[in-house]
Amino acid sequence: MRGVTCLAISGGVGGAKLALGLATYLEPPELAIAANIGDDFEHLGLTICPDIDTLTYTLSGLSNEQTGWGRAGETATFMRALEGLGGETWFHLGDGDLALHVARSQRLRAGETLSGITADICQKLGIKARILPASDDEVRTIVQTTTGPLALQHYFVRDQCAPTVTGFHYEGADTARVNGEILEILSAPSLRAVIICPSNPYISIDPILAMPELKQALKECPAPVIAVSPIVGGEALKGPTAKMMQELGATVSAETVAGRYRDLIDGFILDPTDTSLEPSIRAMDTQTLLTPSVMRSLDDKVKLAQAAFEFAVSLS
Ligand code: FO1
Repeated sequence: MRGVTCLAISGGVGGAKLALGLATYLEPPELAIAANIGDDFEHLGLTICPDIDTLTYTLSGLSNEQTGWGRAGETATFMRALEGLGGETWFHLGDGDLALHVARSQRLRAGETLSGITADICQKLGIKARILPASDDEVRTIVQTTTGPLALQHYFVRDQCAPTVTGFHYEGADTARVNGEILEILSAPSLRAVIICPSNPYISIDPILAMPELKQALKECPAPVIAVSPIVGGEALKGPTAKMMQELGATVSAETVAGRYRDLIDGFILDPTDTSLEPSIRAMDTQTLLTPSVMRSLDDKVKLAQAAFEFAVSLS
């Protein structure tokens, strides 16, 4: 797209924090976000897109800061009434959030594309950055566990990340057509940085990288590609990343994450807690930057966004 200087690759909560920092630091039209769709699922007859919605609510200032997902100030009339009717209530849908799912599901059934609907919703919510679903085709993350395969939301919410993970399968990733706008951006002369956000590598980033055409476009991208570690000091900043790493037999460290991205990235951002990991990551022919990576305040998010963008640009 004309004028996009930064493409962020993001999943839900952790990535959305950096995306907000980037949208605040950059001029909004400069930022595009390739959003994970592997978490999407059909529920109660609705198509629900959690990572797209977390990015949408976060960038529009509507998000529930406590949970990181859904809307702030929600009422639960729908959920209570649904419970009274014996409906499934393990996946919490606030009344305002429900409107988004109903509107989107109706428009998808009418034949609109997910990217077209998402662009329209962003426009209606005053979001200037571009939230780009990785594909308008279906990609679904299946979590393989010792007790059998699970759809992502069943693993993550219904079963509260309890099952032991043995692997992942990204259903549809090998045939899904990459969102053309993302491919356009990756070859646009205006692009100066690609930033893989600190989201869960397995369930938020890999479903995007599992699309061969997108991975190839990243490898051929003339702009530097960097990643921000979602692991600080051997702990995940949010969610089941560390537990998954452990169960897969990998060391729970930022180095493991850098190793997973090594054939894609030019640089990797570590929190100063992990200074000792720098030499082994540089040995992967990856540049490193040490900078505070725990984002609590908006100021933290903007500072990390600025550091990440300037670090990436410095590698070109
Ligand atoms: N996460 C939960 O842990 N419990 C929920 O009830 C829940 C509901 C929910 C509704 C809409 C939405 O966009 C996200 C929601 N999430 C919930 C978070 C969601 O499961 C995760 O954000 C991702 O899918 C994993 O990154």
